[in-house]
Amino acid sequence: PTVEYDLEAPFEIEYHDSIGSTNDRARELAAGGANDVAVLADEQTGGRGRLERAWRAPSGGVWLSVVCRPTIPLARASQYTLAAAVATATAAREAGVNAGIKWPNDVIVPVGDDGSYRKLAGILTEMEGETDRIEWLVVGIGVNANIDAADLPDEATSIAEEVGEIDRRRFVQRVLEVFDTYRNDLERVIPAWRDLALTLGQRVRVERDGETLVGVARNVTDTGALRVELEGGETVTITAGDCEHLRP
Ligand code: BTX
Repeated sequence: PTVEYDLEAPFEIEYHDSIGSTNDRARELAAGGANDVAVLADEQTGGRGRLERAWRAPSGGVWLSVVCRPTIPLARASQYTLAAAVATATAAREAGVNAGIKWPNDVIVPVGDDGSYRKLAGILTEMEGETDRIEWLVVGIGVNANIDAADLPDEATSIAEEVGEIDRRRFVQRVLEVFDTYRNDLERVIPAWRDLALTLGQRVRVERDGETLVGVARNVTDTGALRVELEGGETVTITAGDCEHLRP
């Protein structure tokens, strides 16, 4: 292995130099009954984003997927995703990166003060189970760590680009520790998320039922939905999807 991942983390780690997607491997482990296991890779050849999008994952990144089996209803699962965003942004800030969260769970670095940003990390949560009780969750965390910006999409940045190369072992350790703290104390996730959020107060563009809406992001509900005050004054709740930050 390129890096030694013998961590004191609350998750057992399966390490790969190269793999298709850590989420795919984690799903396999989850289907086989695994719990509190994390799959970590230096490189992914078939990294996945949300909504069938591709995720570029060259060597030097932190490509991490965590398997959990919490006894929670489906509606609470988004709190695990938000907890992963909080953990990633926290670890990045501790590494000296000026990172924050764009709703729902992109970790970004602002460029200037007009709402522009570059994407540092993304989260992809997948799950199986019933509405009233999920069976397993795979929380996939992709962080552009020790990667040259030239090897990433234009709108992306990396930790190396922002502050120089980091010790990925320590970084992963922190992400897993902070994630573990919040998943054991779900009440604290939304307040922590709000503290790191760069979306609140921003002019945003969101989609709802295929309709594009523009307004100002005002708050996040207890289940992680975004409250947007539209230009006409009406406030709408967006439960899923994307949001674009617009110039004020
Ligand atoms: P997303 O759908 O929000 O973002 C995907 C979009 O982000 C792409 O369409 C592209 O524009 C842009 N993008 C692609 N690669 C990168 C990158 N390296 N950095 C910044 N922007 C990029 C976000 O999806 C969720 C990504 C989760 C990735 C992790 S890695 C570990 C795990 N395994 C796996 O296959 N996926 C997850």
